[in-house]
Amino acid sequence: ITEVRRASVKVTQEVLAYHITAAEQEIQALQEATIPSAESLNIIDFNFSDFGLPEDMTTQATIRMFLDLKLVQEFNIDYKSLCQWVLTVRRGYRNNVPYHNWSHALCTAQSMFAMLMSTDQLHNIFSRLEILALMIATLNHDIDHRGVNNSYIERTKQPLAQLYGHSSLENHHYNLCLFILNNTGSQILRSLSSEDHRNVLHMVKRAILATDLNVYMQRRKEFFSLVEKNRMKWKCEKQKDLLRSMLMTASDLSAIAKPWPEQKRIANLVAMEFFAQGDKEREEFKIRPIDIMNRENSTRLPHMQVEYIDEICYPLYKAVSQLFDACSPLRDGCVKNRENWLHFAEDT
Ligand code: 5BB
Ligand code: ZN
Repeated sequence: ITEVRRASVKVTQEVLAYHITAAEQEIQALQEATIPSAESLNIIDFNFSDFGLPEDMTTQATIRMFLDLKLVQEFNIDYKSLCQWVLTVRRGYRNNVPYHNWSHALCTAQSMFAMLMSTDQLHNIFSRLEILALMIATLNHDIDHRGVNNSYIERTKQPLAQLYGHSSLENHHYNLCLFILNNTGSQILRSLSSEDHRNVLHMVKRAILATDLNVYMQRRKEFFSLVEKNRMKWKCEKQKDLLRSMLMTASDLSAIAKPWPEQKRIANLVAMEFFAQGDKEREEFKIRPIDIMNRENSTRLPHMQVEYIDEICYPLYKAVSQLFDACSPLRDGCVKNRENWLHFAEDT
């Protein structure tokens, strides 16, 4: 295992060095750009979409979130390092992956930002360090995703699967995130005390690992029961960790709450990615892919989205909205999309 680990670390560093060296001109351009306001970028809105947003505006929007959350000032983040960090994270995503690409990362971060900006409640619950950790985690949570799920990676017995044993992808996302934070030129946490630094990394790791859907399904029971019984205690670190995890998933899945045309567009990207994995499975393992990845089932997409909303998304947005009324647009958007998908599910 140590040999595999060493090999993987080496590959990671090589990939990273390549990603970083190419960025110098871009860094300067971003550093010198006038960053548009949150209002003009529409990033305070739960209905935000990055569709048609020019690529350089996506990194500017990210910088705007850090500025408006006062993270740059508070943690004395070197502005050039922040620019290089954002550009490096963006380059860490693969643009040949239909859904799990930079656009998804940006939208996940934006949803977290919109939740944080929607209510004072969250600022009273979380420390500044926790908010910093959540923003770093959302931006990095799917970095270097290959468009296939853990089950696929674990069955192909790639080094990536042997390395971690479980949540292979999410461990890889965190590992890359850590590499970028440690890399010369993008060390945005450099001004933190060693204790704060350790603390942020610990929270970032837990937040990224929480985006494994299996982990969410395990942990949500406790969250729902605490919310139901009105027993959340924000002084309890364990409960705050649980809330951070749930907010990570709420941000991660927020496409389901977007206006209908956007939800339809994203669902098609997800389907494209699932079907591509199904095709590979048919070819490589000579197996019949599971239903959601089987192209032959593409007419069942509306049915699948209704199930997905009922079983995975709605319960979460309902609980989050129960705690934070300002987040109810997410729950309401989810309900509207259920009606839309149901309409098509009945048609076929
Ligand atoms: C989700 C859990 N999975 C293990 C089995 C299938 N289900 S599902 O039945 O709720 C389902 C979800 C079925 C089809 C789906 O999409 C068809 C296009 C979805 C779905 N998932 N739809 C979406 O719009 C989105 Br967004 C998602 C989330 C996809 C990312 C999940 C990453 C998990 C990696 C293991
Ligand atoms: Zn994600």
